[in-house]
Amino acid sequence: MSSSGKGWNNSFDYSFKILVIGDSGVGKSSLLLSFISNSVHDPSPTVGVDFKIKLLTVGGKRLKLTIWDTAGQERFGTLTSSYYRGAHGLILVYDVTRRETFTNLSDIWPKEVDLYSTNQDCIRILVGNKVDKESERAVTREEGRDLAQRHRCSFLECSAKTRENVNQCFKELIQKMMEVPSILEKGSVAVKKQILKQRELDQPPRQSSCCS
Ligand SMILES: Nc1nc2c(ncn2[C@@H]2O[C@H](COP(=O)(O)OP(=O)(O)OP(=O)(O)O)[C@@H](O)[C@H]2O)c(=O)[nH]1
Ligand SMILES: [Mg+2]
Repeated sequence: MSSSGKGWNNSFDYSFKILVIGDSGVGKSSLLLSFISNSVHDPSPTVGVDFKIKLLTVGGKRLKLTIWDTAGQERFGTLTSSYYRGAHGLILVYDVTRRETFTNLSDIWPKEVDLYSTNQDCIRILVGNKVDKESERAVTREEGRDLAQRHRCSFLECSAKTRENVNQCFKELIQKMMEVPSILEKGSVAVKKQILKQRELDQPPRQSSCCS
C-alpha cells in the first residue's frame, strides 16, 4: 500500500507522510488535488484510501511528500491504525459552511488522532475550507482560530475552488515539520537507510534457497 522501500535512492533528503482528515464532503480530495496538480502522481487506491506523491525542494532540501486521503465517512476498523501509523503531519479540514463538520473536528477527530498517532510530535494544521461561499458561512474565523489554539496547531482558511491559500496550507505544515528535530529525524532518508542497513547486518546470513 505504501511506497516505502521502493525507489528510495539519493533523489531526496526527507520523506514525510501527511494525512488529510475530516468529514465527508469538506473538500479533502479537492484540496489535495489542487496542491498536487502539475506533479508526479502515484494513483494506488486501496479500499477507502488513496494517496498522492509530491516532490518539492524546501530550503535546499529535497522532500518527498506522501499525502494520504480517505473518504470522510469510511470507518475502516483495522485499517485506521495503519493509516495513522508513522504520520509526520495532519491536515484537519472542516467546511466553514457546515457547522457539524467543525464540531466533529473538535469532538471526534482529536480522540482518534490521539488514539492512533504513533508520532506524538506529529505536526497539525487546522483548515477551514470553502471560504468562497462567504454568504453561507456557519463557522467564524475566530472560532477556527480558538480551536487551533486549544490544540496548539496552526490555522488557515482556504478555498479549494478558488485555490486561495491552498498552497499556503501545505507550505505552513511543511515549514513546521522542518522546524521540529524529531520529525526531521523520523523523515530523514539517510537515517532510514542507516536503520535498514543495520537490520541487514543484524540478521544472520540466509541459507541459499531456490529463490535466491
Ligand atoms: N464552493 C466550494 N466547493 C468546494 C470546495 N472544496 C470542495 N468543494 C466541493 O465540495 C464537494 C466535496 O469535495 P471533496 O473534495 O470530494 O470532499 P472530500 O472531503 O474529499 O469528501 P469525501 O471523500 O467524501 O470524504 C465537491 O462537490 C467539491 O467540488 C471549496 O473550496 N469551495
Ligand atoms: Mg475525498
